[in-house]
Amino acid sequence: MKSQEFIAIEDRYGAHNYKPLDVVITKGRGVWVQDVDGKKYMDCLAAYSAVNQGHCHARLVKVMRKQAKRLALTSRAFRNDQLPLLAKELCELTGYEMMLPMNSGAEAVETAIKAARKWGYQIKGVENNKAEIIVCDGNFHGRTITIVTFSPEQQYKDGFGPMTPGFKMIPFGDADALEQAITPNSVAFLVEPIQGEGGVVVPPAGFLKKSKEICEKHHVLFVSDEIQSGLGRTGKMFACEHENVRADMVTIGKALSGGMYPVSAVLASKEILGVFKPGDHGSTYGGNPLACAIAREALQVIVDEKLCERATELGDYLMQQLQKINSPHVDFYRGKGLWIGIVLKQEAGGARRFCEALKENGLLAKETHWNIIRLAPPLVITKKEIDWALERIERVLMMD
Ligand code: IF1
Repeated sequence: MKSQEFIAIEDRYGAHNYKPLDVVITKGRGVWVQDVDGKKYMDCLAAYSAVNQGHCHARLVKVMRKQAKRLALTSRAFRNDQLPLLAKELCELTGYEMMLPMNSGAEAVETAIKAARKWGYQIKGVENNKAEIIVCDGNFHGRTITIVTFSPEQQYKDGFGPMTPGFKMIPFGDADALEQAITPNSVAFLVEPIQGEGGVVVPPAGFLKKSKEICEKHHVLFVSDEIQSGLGRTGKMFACEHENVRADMVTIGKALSGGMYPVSAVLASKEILGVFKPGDHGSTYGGNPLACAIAREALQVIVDEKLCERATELGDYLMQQLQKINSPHVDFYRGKGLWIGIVLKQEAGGARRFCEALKENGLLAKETHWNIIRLAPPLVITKKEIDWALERIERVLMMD
């Protein structure tokens, strides 16, 4: 079947909650993918950083096959022999005391919200049902009803009410606003250290550090959503490390499985995750042995292949080379590590047409908002492959 046939079938039978670029991908390896018509592309989105390790990483495929043949799911009614090892390895790698496994990113964020609220009532002493969580304008944390409650994007919540109470929004990057928003009922500040959907927005230097200090002063949990920014993308295991900030609680997902399977987790201290008692929270698939075996290997690949170091080195190189392109359409570039937003001028006519043109040139990238091209290739990309990409990017940025 040709691309157009697949597209027609999907449009007929699949709900229209997306408007993807019309490329029907059938296989992938490393930074490269191929469509059903046999055309090859470089993937510069990496499934929103879920495939930091590259498509179908040989070690991940091997572990997945091995574990799938052995045991895939027990539910948490019974124990399995992979979850303890993932929990230990993840905590040792990140320095947190405890982890709680889930599947999707949104579930990890929901879990963090539940933990923060219960911590607020049990440890901080907030009056029942009064807990407040502070979030940032421009945020993206997922699609559940509670999470879209505090989305700044009207479309994400329109028609899905009633919403969940207990959230307050401050401008991203404004630590003074955070301090002003805090009340005795505040239990947590939930923040992406670099905003993804927001357009790869790096906050002003010192914002995370200052926010953390304010949180400490007021006994408010600093919760970092590292689902997209974490696990190497920005050049560190956690983007908060750029400001030497250790979050009280962290959510991770996406690259935790290298794209093989939905795996997410919440990391925190015993004091925080200890609020969960048997029956308080759970998930049928969360912590299943297949997920855990894959996640263990996916983490080990990040370490063994020095993906953090690569993101820093190659990200700096990519940024330097991009700055040299003298495009009439570009306002400025921003980002950290291998995560770059090309912010176009208002007159450029939006980023979508540039992403379509990049696709025609064999490079897949996805716009965010209407005027930002986002580049986030798998972290296994080589310098030579970056040069290949730069040639196409320059060509497209120089078009009329
Ligand atoms: C979609 C964006 C990226 C996330 C952070 C939690 C989640 C996400 C920081 C939820 C998910 C996604 C989901 C994807 C598009 C995407 C995205 F543009 F919408 F913001 F990556 F940039 N926290 N991000 O970025 O994780 O439940 O999806 O596993 O199509 O909605 P999830």
